[in-house]
Amino acid sequence: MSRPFRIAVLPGDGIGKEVMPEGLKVLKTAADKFGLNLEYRHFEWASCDYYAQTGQMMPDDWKSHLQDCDAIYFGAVGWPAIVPDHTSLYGSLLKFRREFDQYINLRPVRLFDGVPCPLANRKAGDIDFFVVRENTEGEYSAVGGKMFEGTDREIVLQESIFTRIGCDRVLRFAFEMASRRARKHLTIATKSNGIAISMPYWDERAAEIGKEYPGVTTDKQHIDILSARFVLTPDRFDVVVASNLFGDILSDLGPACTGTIGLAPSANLNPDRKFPSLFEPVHGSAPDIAGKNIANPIAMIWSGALMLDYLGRGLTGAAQKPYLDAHDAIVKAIEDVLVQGPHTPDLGGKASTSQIGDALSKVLAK
Ligand code: GGG
Repeated sequence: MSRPFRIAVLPGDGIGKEVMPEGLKVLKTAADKFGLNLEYRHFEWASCDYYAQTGQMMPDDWKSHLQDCDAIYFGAVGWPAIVPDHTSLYGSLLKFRREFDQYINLRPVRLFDGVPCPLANRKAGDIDFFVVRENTEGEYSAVGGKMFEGTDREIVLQESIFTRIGCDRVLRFAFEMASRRARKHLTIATKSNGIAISMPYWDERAAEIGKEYPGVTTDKQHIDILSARFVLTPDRFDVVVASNLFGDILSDLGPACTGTIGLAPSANLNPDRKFPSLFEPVHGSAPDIAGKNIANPIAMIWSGALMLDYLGRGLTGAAQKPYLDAHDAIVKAIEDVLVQGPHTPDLGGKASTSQIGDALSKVLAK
C-alpha cells in the first residue's frame, strides 16, 4: 500500500476554527466511503492566538513542519483586536504562498440551485467561471518605506512588483485552463490606462503568451468596468486572469454575486509540485460572527474537495480515481444540501455551522 497523503491542518483564527472541524468531518466521511488514505498533522500556529503568546504568527522552524506535507488545509487568518491585519497576513498566509511558490490562486465562481441570487433573472448554470489570481507578487509587496514620519511632509511609498516570470507563468496557466474549457475564453483584468508602467507590461505579456494559444479568444478589460460587468453580465465570463490585488477583489465580488462568500473555495497551487499547495476558503476570519457557530462551512468543505482532486491527480502518471470520485461526490453533496437545506443564516436559514457539516456528511455517506 502506498504511503498516506500527509495533510497539515491549520484552522487559524475566528471562524476558521469553526469551519475547519466541518471540513475534516466531511473529509473523514469521504475517506471512509472511497477508501482514501489521509494522515493529518494539526497545528495551532499561523494564528493570532499564537502571536499573543509568542509575539510571532509562526515558530521559526514552521517550514520544516510543512514542507514534507502533500497539502495544507487552512482556515482563515486575522484577529485585528490582537494583531494588525497586515502583520497577521504577512506573518502566515503570505509566507506560505511565497515560500512554497504557490503562484496560482484558483477561485471558482458558481451559482448553485437553491441559493438566492442577488442579481435579477439568473439561474444556476448561468454563472460558472474561474478567477485565476497571481499569488506571489504584484501589488502585494512589502517593498517601500516611510519618510518624515509624523510631520506634515510625511511620505509613504510602496512598490508593486511585476516580473516576467511571474506574469508569464500565471498568464500561461490561465490560457491553458481556458484552452481546455468548452468556451475557450479568457478575460484579462488590467488597468493599463491609469497604472502606466506595470499594467501595460502585464498586457504586453498577455498578448505574447496568447500567441501560444490561438484557439483561445480573449478580451482585456479595465478593472473598474470589469467589476461592473461581474454584476451586470456575469454569464459572459469563462476564465478571468488578474494580478494579485485585482484577483483578490474579483474573487470576493464574484461569489457575492452568486449569493454568498460563504461558499467560495480556493486552491493556492504550486503547479510544479515542488512544494505543498494550500486549500482555504476565500473568506477571512469574520470576527463579527466568530464564536456563534453560524458561519457557513461549505467554502471550507469545497476547498477540501479541491484538495482531494489535487492529490488525486498526482505529480505525474495516472490519476488516483478514488480521490477524483471523492471530489465529485462532495461537490454533489454540496449541490444537494443547497437545494434541500438546511441553510446557514447567510443563505436565509437558521442552521448552525455544525448542522451543515452533519447534513453534508449524511448525504455524502449514502
Ligand atoms: N481564508 C482566507 C483568509 O484568511 N483570508 C484573509 C485575507 O485577508 N486574505 C487576503 C488574501 O487572500 O490575500
